[in-house]
Amino acid sequence: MPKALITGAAGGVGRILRAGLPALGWELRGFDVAPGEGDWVVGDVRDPAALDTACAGVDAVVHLAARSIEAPFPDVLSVNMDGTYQVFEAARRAGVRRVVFASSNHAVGATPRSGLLPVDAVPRPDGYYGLSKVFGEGLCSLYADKEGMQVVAIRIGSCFERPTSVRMLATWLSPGDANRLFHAALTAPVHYEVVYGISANTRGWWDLEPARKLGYEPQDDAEVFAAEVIAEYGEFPPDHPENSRPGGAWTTDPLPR
Ligand code: 15L
Repeated sequence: MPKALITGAAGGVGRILRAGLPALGWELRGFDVAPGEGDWVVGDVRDPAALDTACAGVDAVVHLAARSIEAPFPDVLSVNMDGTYQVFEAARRAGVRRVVFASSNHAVGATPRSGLLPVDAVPRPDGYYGLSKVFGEGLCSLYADKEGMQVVAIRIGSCFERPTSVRMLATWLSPGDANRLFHAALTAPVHYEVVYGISANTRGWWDLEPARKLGYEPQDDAEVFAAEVIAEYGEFPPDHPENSRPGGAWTTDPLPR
């Protein structure tokens, strides 16, 4: 059984993958500042020694650990940017060839909607958090090209049990589809790929073809929640950021300082 290290294993997406990847054939090791059960290393992504312990003997790294919401620049610089660099360096030292990076829609969150959003959209972060994901994608391509790693950056939409806003009717990535997508990213023959991570949402407008080419077959659709979500929040006009930019309300929030 191949073994994958999950950084940020105690977080929301980490919990979802820990629940689903074993059934898809993965043995897992968790890495987090918080303690966890089973094969687990407690540590910080900015600590090379802890990462060396965590990377020993694994076949792949799924790098989720991050400040997962908008934050002042020094925070994302430290945890997200330096932390991601440290993870790639530790993977390189350990001879781990496959890294799957949890990028985010917020790397291109401020892109105005015009047809299907392609994966080669130029970087257009909607905040410092999104900027750190642009940087992370840069590390992905760099370590693929210079270190011969096989790397997939998944621009995750909204990975939660269920959609909790009108925007998420387009951006939702269900737990089941998250596991299918990460499994595809862990196993497909790749050099470096960027894909969007959403379910087969009726309202989705981000190109899922690159993910499908990796073998991802989404099975869920946020539309089953549409009636209850719209009853709670109402609809937004098409030119509202919730509908017109990947990052939704993040695009209008002031930069935090
Ligand atoms: C993300 O990248 C965040 O980590 C998460 O908290 C959600 O806000 C998600 O994007 C989203 O855009 O819904």
